[in-house]
Amino acid sequence: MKKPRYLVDHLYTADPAVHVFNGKLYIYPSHDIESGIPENDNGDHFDMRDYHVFSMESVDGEVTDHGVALDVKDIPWAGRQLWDCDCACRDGRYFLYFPLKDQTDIFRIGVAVSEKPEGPFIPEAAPIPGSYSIDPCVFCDDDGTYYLYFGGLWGGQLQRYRNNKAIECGHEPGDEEPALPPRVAKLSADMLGFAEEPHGIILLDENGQPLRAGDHERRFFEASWMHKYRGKYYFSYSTGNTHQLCYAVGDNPYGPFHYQGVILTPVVGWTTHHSIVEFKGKWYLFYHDSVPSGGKTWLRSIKVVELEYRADGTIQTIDGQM
Ligand code: FUB
Repeated sequence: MKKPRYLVDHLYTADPAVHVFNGKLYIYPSHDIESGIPENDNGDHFDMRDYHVFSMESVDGEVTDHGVALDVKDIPWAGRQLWDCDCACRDGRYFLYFPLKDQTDIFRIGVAVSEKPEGPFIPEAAPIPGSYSIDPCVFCDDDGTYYLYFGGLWGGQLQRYRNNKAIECGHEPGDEEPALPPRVAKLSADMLGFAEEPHGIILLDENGQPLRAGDHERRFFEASWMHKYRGKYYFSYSTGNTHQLCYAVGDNPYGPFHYQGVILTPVVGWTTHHSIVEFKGKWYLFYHDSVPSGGKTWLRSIKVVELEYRADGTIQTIDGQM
């Protein structure tokens, strides 16, 4: 396996969502900054304020920084913390989905629109109605239907919701109960809202039982990604406090998905986050670690490495310390 490559050295960047638009790779990362806020389980130290978009014509080639694509000061409903975003193209327009706390410190998902993949993106006046939590990932199926996956525990606030409604006191289920599910909703034709109520995604273990909340090595925490390989749907995610990137496979975009294993073992840093994309006949894992900042968990750097499938469709585990 070839060594991973760091992609950006003039900014700290994390949570890379990558897509091929117009024959090029476009990277939509978070832009990490030194906020001076002490580290805590709520993630207050991740106080990011804008997004830059990057592009590459080849995985080994030059990386172009297209500058600021969206700034928190231009988002009418903004409170704080621009976390992991993603982008989709429909009918020649580009839609950037981003999580941001509103003025009451509740994470919602916003959308901003551009005529170009690199932006600048113009934000809608309000967040997507019915949206909550973090880490939007947009997936276009072969039939042209777009789906938004989202959710994240702890600082990502997913434990504050049941059945798409906020509950009085946020909490995780007991260890033996089914884990809190990530969510998915079809997007409306104008790409600015949900076309349906979000559904919970069930991740099943080897016995066909939902992964339990106490199964921290395998249960969903945050960082959803969806890709399709040989007709199967691969849902991948971070296990958060056990720092793995895992995946589960299903037959349709809603699941259920059967747990398969680890894509990436823990990296240097606390968070782990990724995207998987095919480009010029090869598959790649884009991810981040905190090696260049000397291990500061809130100052991360994006990387890429080739991803390999076995003949049976399983993914070869990558060493996060590589
Ligand atoms: O970058 C802030 C948060 O850290 C993301 O939204 C999570 O997925 C984690 O990577």
